[in-house]
Amino acid sequence: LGKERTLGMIKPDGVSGNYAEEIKRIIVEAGFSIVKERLTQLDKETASEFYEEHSLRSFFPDLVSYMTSGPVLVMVLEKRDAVTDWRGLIGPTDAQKAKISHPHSIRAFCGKDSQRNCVHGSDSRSSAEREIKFFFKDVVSDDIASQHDEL
Ligand code: YYY
Ligand code: MG
Repeated sequence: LGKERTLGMIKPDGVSGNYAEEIKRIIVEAGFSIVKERLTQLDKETASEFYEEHSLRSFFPDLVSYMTSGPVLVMVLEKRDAVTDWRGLIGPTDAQKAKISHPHSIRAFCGKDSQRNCVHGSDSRSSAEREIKFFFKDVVSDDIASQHDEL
């Protein structure tokens, strides 16, 4: 009752740095259910569409190459106030700033800077709806090991 869903993602640096298990432990500890999860490799087109709101920003080309540099783990997270609470748990965009202002946040824990910040979270309920559909509408052919676990 009163539960909400948001999209969480462990970005390429988080997956390749072997942070996924610890991040999932933090997520569950904070009271979220991991409703769905899928490991996938984004291609240029998919990463560009996911971040299309930033397509005119100077950092966009670097962002797309970072996001396609290795697999990402996308997750549907559920709890009351999931959108706000997940944004709070991940901390500010710039991981360097997070280490100072939000030392217990996930980005402080495993992020590097304002680009390689380890995790993503939807910024509003409408973004969450769009982003969950974006990754979980149907099974796509590039799934690694066909992972789309229902936990
Ligand atoms: O929602 P959030 O991820 O915290 O930040 P956004 O401002 O939406 O930017 C999305 C994404 O773009 C960010 O996670 C890293 C990248 N980025 C960047 O590479 N350099 C910046 N100066 C700002 C954002
Ligand atoms: Mg954002």
